[in-house]
Amino acid sequence: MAFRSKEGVWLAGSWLGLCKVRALGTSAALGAKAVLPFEAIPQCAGNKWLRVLQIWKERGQENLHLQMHRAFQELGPIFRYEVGRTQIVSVMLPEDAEKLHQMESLQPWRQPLEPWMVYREHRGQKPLGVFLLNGAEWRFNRLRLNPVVLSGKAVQKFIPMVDEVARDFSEALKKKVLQNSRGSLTLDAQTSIFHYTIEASNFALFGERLGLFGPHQNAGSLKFIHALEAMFQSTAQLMFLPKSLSRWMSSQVWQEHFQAWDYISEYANNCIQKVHQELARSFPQDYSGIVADLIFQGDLSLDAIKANTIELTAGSVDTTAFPLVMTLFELARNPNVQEALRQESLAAEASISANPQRAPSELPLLRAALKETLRLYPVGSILERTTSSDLVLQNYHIPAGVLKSFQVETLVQEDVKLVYHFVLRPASCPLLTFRPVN
Ligand code: 1CA
Repeated sequence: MAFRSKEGVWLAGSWLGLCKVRALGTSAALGAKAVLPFEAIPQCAGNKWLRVLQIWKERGQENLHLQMHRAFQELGPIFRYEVGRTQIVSVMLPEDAEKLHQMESLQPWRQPLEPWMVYREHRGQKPLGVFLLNGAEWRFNRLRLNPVVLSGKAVQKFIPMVDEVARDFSEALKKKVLQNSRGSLTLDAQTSIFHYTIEASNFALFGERLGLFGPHQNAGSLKFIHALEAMFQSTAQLMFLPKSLSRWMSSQVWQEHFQAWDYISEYANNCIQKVHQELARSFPQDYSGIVADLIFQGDLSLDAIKANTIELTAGSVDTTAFPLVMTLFELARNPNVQEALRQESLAAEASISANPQRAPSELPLLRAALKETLRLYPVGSILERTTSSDLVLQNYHIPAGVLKSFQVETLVQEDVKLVYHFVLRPASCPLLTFRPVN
């Protein structure tokens, strides 16, 4: 967990805070440990502007997560560092995360992600969606998205759609396995899995099947995958560079960033437009996806629905595909766990076929396996907040500011290296072999 603030805010808060803390310290009972000032927090070695230069030279910071890990080992459970004008304090202990959560107001604040904001400003894309909003506007949008996107009731509505896509995906894979004369299929499963997550997301969001498991390569979806990849990679390159500097030093990267977002926005807007036009003609009797529900609900303007849907469309692909790739890899190198999961799903098969909504509650081991993947390979490496009032952490003063019917194998036994491209992703995808279970 990291939180950050612009230098100015930190210094002011820190200076004022210091006087208060000292006063408290002297009046406190003798036994209590005096709270140490912000400046006493262990700091990472290195110059803040050299760090910016390094990010620029190395085209991002692929090993950010490893550097963070090392810093925690060397400096302890709390440390601070600066990148350019941004001051960051990182904590890792559950007790500190809990403290931060407890002090959080109804409107938690995150640092706006500059490259994404700049794109939207330049293209006149207003309003923004929940990921980029803060304050009252964030809360307004979030409260209206919750019942349609996140609530248990909403999830129950779209689970049958995700279930249908999951079944089709495993059928398509089975067909490919059986077509092979050796009776098994070895592949770099990443692209297929991306097709699966795009198909599932598109069905749940827009109520439309794309048919990505068919025999034909789908140029649109491949372009969409590449646009996402380019967008995340350029985000990691630009997010810590001051815009004024990167405009000159990284104009090519800005261009790539804009092109990628242009494609992603156009892709999502086409999908929304179709739903909107169809709803204008006739209203469906049955549930037809998250976006139709948002339009039907009528609590958000069409532009606000668009902004949030672009985020959901872009945000539902890598965040689900990589954990699935890594789960399959871990199951492939832990065959005992794979067998236990298989037994669990065989036992629950009849019940879940009758009612797909039961899947989450009847597959506890599968849930645990997915959670373990997210622990080992977190797609998002940090949770970030800009704090709204002073607090004490580690005694330092912080001023305001599923698969069945085949088994998966792999010859690769070594750990898979992750690289930070704003999302954490495997540096290369291990080959997986799918083999029918006798
Ligand atoms: C935000 C909306 C969007 C795309 C994505 C996909 C990647 C996610 C994004 C979002 C939210 C922030 C995450 C990021 C991966 C790492 C990152 C979770 C869902 C962080 C940053 O259009 O954890 O702290």
